[in-house]
Amino acid sequence: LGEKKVTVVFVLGGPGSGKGTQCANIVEHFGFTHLSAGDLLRAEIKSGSENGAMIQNMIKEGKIVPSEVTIKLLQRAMLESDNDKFLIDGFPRNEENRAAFERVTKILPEFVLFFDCSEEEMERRLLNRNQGRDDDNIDTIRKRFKVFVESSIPVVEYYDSKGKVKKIDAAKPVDAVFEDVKSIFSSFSA
Ligand code: UP5
Ligand code: MG
Repeated sequence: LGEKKVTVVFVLGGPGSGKGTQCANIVEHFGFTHLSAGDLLRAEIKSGSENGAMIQNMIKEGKIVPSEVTIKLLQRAMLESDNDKFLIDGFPRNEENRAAFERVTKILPEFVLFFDCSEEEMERRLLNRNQGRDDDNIDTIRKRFKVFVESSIPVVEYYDSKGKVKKIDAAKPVDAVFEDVKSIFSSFSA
């Protein structure tokens, strides 16, 4: 990113834990720009990029797209933005994502917001979402849960060992979760 100095908060949590929902609230109240890695990848499929078919297959299988692809999209979005405060939602998803992002961008997150929710509740939310996502079917949902536990939880544990994780009970109703999110961001910007 060269000269541009940025503040980054990673927003992590299982599939359907409410990352996107809460990021929209944070944007409104705290002036961050929301970058959902999944949304950027889905936009890349739609744009007809040469990587589109590969990305589509990985998402359908709940697999993690190679870091270089995702990091390029995130970097481009940060460069194109006038803002200097970003919520990076749904990334990094594995240790390799995390290390590559640090190496390539030299950015370390201010903190990591972690939305903790049971699989039972997340499954219910995803099956009710009805936004036509290719990966919101029970087969893919189970694969996403498995990848989350095996690959993404270790990233949360890594940041926890650095004292950077702010864990939120994401099983509560949207407004109650946002109350907890607000208290974290209020003390951060103060
Ligand atoms: N909802 C939200 N909060 C609620 C609450 N408190 N109570 C009741 N309902 C609540 O919410 C999901 C649904 O639940 C919505 O209907 C919402 O209204 C309701 P949402 O806010 O969308 O949850 P979110 O955590 O964002 O769920 P999402 O499905 O987006 O999470 P994933 O992590 O699975 O999806 P993502 O888009 O990040 O990634 C998709 C795929 O892309 C991955 O599986 C992977 O294949 C690929 N990917 C990569 O390879 N690399 C990346 O870096 C990122 C993605
Ligand atoms: Mg999302």
